[in-house]
Amino acid sequence: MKLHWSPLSPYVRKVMIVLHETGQLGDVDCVRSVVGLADTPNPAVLADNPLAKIPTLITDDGLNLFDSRVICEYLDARGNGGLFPAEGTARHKALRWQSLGDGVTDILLLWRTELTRPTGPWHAITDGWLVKVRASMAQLEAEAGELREAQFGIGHISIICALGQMDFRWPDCDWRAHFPTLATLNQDWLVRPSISLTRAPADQPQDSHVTEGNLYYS
Ligand SMILES: N[C@@H](CCC(=O)N[C@@H](CS)C(=O)NCC(=O)O)C(=O)O
Repeated sequence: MKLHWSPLSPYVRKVMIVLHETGQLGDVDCVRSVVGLADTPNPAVLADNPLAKIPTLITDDGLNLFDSRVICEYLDARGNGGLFPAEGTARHKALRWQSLGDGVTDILLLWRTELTRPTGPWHAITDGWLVKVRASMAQLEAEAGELREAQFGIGHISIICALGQMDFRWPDCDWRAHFPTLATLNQDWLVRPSISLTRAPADQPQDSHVTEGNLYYS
């Protein structure tokens, strides 16, 4: 299989965690694919995905799969991983947590793009994002106990990737002081090699950190 990949993409990280967890890392050729919302669509990615987004997976049967939700579910089934509960309440809870984690990641990525807009960010939008991210974090803090009890799966993976993106781009926001139960849980998840080995490289240039107009909690 071929995966359009980047070490910095939180959605690609979801796929990499699933590959680790299901023992399929050796089955995938990771191709470094650079994309950006404000950049010309990458022709190599566009050839495999008309939306020109990563992750995009080409299966051994030549099927081009996107987005991360579809790819993760495909790989989980292929590797008998059990990361997607088959049915019932457990499945809906896992998919709901995936939606919440991915939703926070969606906002964080769009926010960063908004901050690079030459005319400055549209504050009517960023003000709303601040409310939504804070409300999502409060929801996760309230559900941290339930998350700890639930079987590790796609919901946890999506939340971990959202928190990782927050740490990577907003390293000074100090979310741990405001959401301590979630912070402990996030720390405990690091014992899994799939989580610790897929973190975004810490040695990024300083300008990759958002230092203004951001989501400081205090
Ligand atoms: N919902 C998609 C989002 C994928 C996505 O937006 N990926 C970013 C990279 S982190 C991307 O490809 N951005 C380029 C673009 O949107 O043109 C998923 O879960 O895979």
